Amino acid sequence: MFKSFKVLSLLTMLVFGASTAYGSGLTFGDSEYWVVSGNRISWNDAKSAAEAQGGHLAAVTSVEEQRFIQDSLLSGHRGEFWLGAFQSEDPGLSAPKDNWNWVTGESWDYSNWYRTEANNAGNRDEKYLGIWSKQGWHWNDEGHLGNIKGYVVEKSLNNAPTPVPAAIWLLGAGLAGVFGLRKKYGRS
Ligand SMILES: [Ca+2]
Ligand SMILES: [Ca+2]
Repeated sequence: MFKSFKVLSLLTMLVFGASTAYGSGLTFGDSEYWVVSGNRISWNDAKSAAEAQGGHLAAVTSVEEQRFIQDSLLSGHRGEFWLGAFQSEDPGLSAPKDNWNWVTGESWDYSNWYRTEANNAGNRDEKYLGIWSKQGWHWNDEGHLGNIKGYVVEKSLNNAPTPVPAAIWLLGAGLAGVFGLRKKYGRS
């Protein structure tokens, strides 16, 4: 009975979690965007939070999208905000602009680095992408949290949100795994 209660709670959490209203964002093209405040939040925590809200950290793949984000979405904000890009491998000071990827898998054709970025400042491991008011909303490779004020979420309006079906599928796989294991070990 306790197990059923736990499963029910998890399902309830998924359903209500998914319907949390974050829909006060702005629309550009076929996506909706919003800014979430988070003083010194890590890139990984921001990424998870954006996905929990039904979107992903924003992938800025054109000059038009960049202008929308800096002139409309981030208008009135100050500080540095995470975008959805990371460096899969950081060659260090020799090539700080190499090996960048969008979390969406979109190709890395457009970039908007500040004139001195990406720079692995102070030879730090700067492998996540920030957009920073101090640099005129150009991009910065960032590796510490001192300037981070939050993150930018993008959510496609075309596709049905995937987190819920994915979560339920995972839940199903998890339960199947648990029962499978029990069966396996129950026999030995
Ligand atoms: Ca985008
Ligand atoms: Ca940098």
